[in-house]
Amino acid sequence: MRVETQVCVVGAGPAGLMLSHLLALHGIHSIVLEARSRQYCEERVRAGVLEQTSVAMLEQSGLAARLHREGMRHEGLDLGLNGRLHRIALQELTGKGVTVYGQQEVVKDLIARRLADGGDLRFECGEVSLHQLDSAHPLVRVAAAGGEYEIHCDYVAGCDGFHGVARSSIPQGVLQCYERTYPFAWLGILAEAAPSRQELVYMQHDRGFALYSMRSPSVTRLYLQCAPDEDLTEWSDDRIWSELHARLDSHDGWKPNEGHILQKSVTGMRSFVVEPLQYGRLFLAGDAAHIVPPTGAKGMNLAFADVYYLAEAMQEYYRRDSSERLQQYSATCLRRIWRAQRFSWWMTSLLHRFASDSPFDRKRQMAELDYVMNSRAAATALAENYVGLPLEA
Ligand code: RFL
Ligand code: PHB
Repeated sequence: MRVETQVCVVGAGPAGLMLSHLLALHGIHSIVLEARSRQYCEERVRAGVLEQTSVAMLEQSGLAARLHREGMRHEGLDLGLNGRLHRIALQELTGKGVTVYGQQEVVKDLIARRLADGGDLRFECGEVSLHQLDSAHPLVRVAAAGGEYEIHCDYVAGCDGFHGVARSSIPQGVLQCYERTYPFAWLGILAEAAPSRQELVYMQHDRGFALYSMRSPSVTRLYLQCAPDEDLTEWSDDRIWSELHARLDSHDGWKPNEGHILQKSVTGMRSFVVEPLQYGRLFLAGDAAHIVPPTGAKGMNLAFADVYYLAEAMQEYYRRDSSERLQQYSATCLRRIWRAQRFSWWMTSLLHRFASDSPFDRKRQMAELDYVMNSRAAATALAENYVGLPLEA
């Protein structure tokens, strides 16, 4: 069977869904192919912090109604060192804030809207393979339960995450990879507990980093630095709470509320970029092209920025028959990607315990945190990156 579309989007995460939505607003047809079920995509707990630019993108594309009702706008965050907290006043320093709204909520809103608009989303699509990417007529073959079919399109968007098929369909030698892995991971929990504080706490601690975040007025999200191969079965609920208290409870008497643990997971940390983001008529976007350690809260935001540029470039191609912006797509995105990489690496280095650190390294790290906590210039640099750099035209 032969199917036709303008853009075949592989992956229904934030990148693929937002791209398909923006393309539809520009009058460009797309088909989204997703390996997993709709329920799986909607329940996958991941990111939580949206930059103002991402919120503006959701607002301008008509997707912010529930976000405005349920999202929590934050005008600051706390940095801590061994229980001593210091607020970084994001709004005061930059004129901007961030919004805490779960990635799975963004995904639910995007799926609902695409389906309401008659979008073609194919969940549990079967095995996807990409062909003729360096020709004017790329084709995507889908081996589904009901038989195989082919999607003929003008462009393919690889929005299928770090483990997807798109990046690996590019011939050897085309891409340059830049990578750093970190000698630790995050043990994350979602707890049925009302947040005991309105803003996030990033705590640097002798026992290891800890992060206090939230999802709603009744759900807290917490993370602990752990070993990359940490065995979750060794972490009873009691052990998790006691370690969270040991790292997070602050000298001024604040502590996270405890509650039933709904979910536990271990997430490895890496920095990763491929260049360029294009091979022939295939464009990579989001985690398919780059990964940041979660400390800077940049992953989903970068995915949105990529697809914003890609949708604009595709609009120019279809409206004005010009592929100039498509040719610039990779370079345009990479500038923002590398700035976010630098920031995410810096936040990670600032806040985690590195087993290999010498006593000198540790003292230097604490002095750096002390500087950020006590210099308006240093705090502003953190805040400016955390709330997100503006999208360039
Ligand atoms: P996704 O979300 O991984 O979606 C890719 C989709 O492609 C599908 N897929 C395929 N479909 C068809 N055929 C194939 N062969 C396929 N292979 C894969 C997958 O099933 C999936 O549905 O990538 P996308 O869209 O690029 O989005 C990226 C974000 O998900 C990611 O960057 C963020 O979650 C990162 N992240 C954070 N980002 C933020 O902006 N703010 C945060 O606060 C934040 N916190 C986090 C995070 C990521 C975390 N983890 C679990 C990695 C916290 C954590 C703990
Ligand atoms: C989250 O709420 O999941 C979260 C918040 C901030 C981060 C990473 C994750 O830096």
